[in-house]
Amino acid sequence: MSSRRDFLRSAGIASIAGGAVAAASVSRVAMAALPEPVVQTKPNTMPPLVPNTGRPYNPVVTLNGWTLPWRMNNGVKEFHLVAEPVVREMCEGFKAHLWGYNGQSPGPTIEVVEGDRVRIFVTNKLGEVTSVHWHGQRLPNGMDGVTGLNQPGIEPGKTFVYEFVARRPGTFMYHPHADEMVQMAMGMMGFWVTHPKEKHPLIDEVDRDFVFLLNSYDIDPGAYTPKIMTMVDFNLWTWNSRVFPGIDSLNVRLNDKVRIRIGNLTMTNHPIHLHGHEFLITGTDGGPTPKSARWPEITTDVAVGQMRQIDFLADEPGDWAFHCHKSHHTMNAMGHNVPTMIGVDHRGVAKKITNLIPEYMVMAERGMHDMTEMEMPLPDNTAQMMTGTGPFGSVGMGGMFSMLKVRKEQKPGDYSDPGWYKHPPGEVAFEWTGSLPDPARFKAEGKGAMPVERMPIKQVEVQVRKPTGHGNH
Ligand SMILES: [Cu+2]
Repeated sequence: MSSRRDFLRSAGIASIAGGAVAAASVSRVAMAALPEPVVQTKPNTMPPLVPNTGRPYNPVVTLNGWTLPWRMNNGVKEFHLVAEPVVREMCEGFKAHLWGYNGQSPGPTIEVVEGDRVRIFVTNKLGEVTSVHWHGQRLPNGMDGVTGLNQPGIEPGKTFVYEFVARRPGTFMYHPHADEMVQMAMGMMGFWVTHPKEKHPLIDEVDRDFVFLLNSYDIDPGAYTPKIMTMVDFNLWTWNSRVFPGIDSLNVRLNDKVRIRIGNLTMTNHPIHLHGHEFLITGTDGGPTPKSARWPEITTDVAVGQMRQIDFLADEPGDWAFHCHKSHHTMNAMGHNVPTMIGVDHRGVAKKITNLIPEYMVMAERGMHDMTEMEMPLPDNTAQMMTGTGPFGSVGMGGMFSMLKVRKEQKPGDYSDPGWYKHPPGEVAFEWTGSLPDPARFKAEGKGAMPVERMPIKQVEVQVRKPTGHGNH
């Protein structure tokens, strides 16, 4: 994680590579009246942006992201978003050419306080029209951002101004409402948090408040640009346009009250699952959830276009997996469209093919975990299918996977990675080295409770191949 100084240093750099499609058409004089756009080029999780003007609040931390600084102008909070092409590192060794805001996809998080008057300048440096829809906000109809319906599209090179009062506290998102299929598939989206202006009966104060967006991309191995026509069959399932092991862990202090806010701008639902703890869903897009409607969960399904806010007490030390429970979503490109070879004895076939193609490799006869450890040549600029090395070897994950790291020693306000958990003696699963008894037949095995009269059926004998003897994965 970079220091706050790095963050401030990055402020004020106007544009990054590939950005300036039509920048020249915004005149310098016109730009001088605007807050200067702040750009962030690193994919690291930035420390919370503690407010130094306006009403105070406990700021959020954006996973692999950052919060957009503002300036106060006669009591109005002014922000400047620049829609532009960006290069986003999704994990080490894999960069994607996306569209985003202020140097990154997703764009920076916008944080305000209930009752704030907010003015947002949006400059379009893309090659086509765009607009910004403030998903979930109460606002005047003409500020809602639907191109053609509420406003004309923002032409390339033009800057539009949105202004409204952040009327209700909660968790929101922003994204284009112009050529959405293309612009959202290219990564244009961001998070918005409105903090309550005073103690709120349904919004508890927390020690850590994390936010991130679920997004997805279809980028062929070796390619850089998402395929924008893909409807559901994406191959990169991302949190804030990052894939595991490129997603930072959520580092907290033992007994911290933790909040995580998750927004879904993919084209499918994601059951988000936390290990070791139970949480309450304390808020949705509609606002804080009434206390009588909360119940404990360990998985919550976040549907398309939805937001879920979960609260819990981090009272179990350790490194706890935190991931989407759709197992195809914890894999990167190349984990898809591969024939199932489990149990297929293709040793003979493989030998024949190896004579013709020496590099031919037998894939996944015993399962696919082996592939996490094999040194398979990949095209340049490709995320490993499933990878990440933990203290006990390969984690064998990709995509929407991270960890909640709970530590007694973590200082308040410290979000840095404490490294791997050191397990107390006797608290790690271990190998049984004694003898194994033969399996006994289930005692009640016999006639079913509801026998059915049938024509005699020819029994097919099925052989079960047990892979003992050649590996124990
Ligand atoms: Cu998922």
